[in-house]
Amino acid sequence: MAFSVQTLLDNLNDSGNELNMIVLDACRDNPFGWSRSGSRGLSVVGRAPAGSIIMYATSANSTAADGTGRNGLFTSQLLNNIKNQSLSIRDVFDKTGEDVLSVSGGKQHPELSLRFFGASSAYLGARPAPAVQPAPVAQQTPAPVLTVQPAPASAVPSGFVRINGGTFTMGDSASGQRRVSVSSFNVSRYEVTQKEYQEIMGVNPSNFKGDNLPVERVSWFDAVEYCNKRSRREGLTPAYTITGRTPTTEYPITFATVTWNRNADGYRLPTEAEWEYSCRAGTTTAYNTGSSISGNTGWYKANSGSSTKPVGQKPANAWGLHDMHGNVWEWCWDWYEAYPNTAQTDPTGAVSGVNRLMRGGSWFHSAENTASAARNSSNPNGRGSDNGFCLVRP
Ligand SMILES: [Ca+2]
Repeated sequence: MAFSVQTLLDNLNDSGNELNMIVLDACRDNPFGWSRSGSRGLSVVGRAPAGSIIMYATSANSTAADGTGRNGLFTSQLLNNIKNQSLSIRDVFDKTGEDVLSVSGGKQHPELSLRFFGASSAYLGARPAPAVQPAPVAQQTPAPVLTVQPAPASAVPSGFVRINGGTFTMGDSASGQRRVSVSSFNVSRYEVTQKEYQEIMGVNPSNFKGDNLPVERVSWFDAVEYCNKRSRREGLTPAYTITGRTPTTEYPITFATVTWNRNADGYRLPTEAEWEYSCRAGTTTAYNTGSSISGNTGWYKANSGSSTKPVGQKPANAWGLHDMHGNVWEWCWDWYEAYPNTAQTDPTGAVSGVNRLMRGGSWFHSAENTASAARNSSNPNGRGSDNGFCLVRP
């Protein structure tokens, strides 16, 4: 039986539903070849109404695999993911696309047309209950129940510390100093751990293994991708747009153009200025514990035993942040460049460059390299066992 998808959409549009989801599991290599002479197969629906999600099992001009069971490959994967109530609607479709692409050996590329902008924070059925407010179970309602749970904009995310904006003297006598003002932001209390990284990325590249050790051997591209994936997982707007990437679909990314959407509410790396402001926590000395290093200041070459340490073992700085001195270097957003001499507000570094900044020193480096103003940089594709990152949320 054939019918017009557009007619269906128009009817749904008139019905006033909050969300219409349509899944088209069909080949798109011209099922109407006898009557059409133009492009092959089902075309993209032209008038998808606001509040609709349309997923095509395969991209234009290609066929959909039949699979081995009762359902085609696409439908099988979709049904698997729909059962997972921890996935948002957006995640269900994203994961189905990734699964179909993977199982088909890269031959079948599903496409997603999204005109419902709450899909990352909406769930089919009841989401697993949050601690204090169980979600209602809607077994008798035939239509999918939307559970939209946006976080209050003013809330400090779990595991983060609110940093109030201010002005400080950035740098030291070696690198030059200038007055820098930064706006308020939230920063993670610890370096990103291997457990946190594994949960989002599905891999753990670290040399020293342990759930509560900082993740290391992560490139700058890995860190950026982690930020975006975690943002999508939690219904936030990803901070970064990644284009021109190599390889085109697989991981890890070895080259890409990355732009930062400063209005996004998702996870991101600190700027170099935000990192130093956070590390100093109001201090003006070489270390946030004073003018010389002490055993309680951080993990560096002389006290680390030649490995990373679980995050948070050394005392926090005055603003509640751990491991700002040592353990692993922390990637920052900025391209490396010599400092300008003039005062700046919310600087973001050079427009382009070769290396990205790292801050804070590591288990492998001397005490001086862990100082509040010490700088290091690496190619964004570089990865070392002394090299991790922390997170910022607006
Ligand atoms: Ca560190």
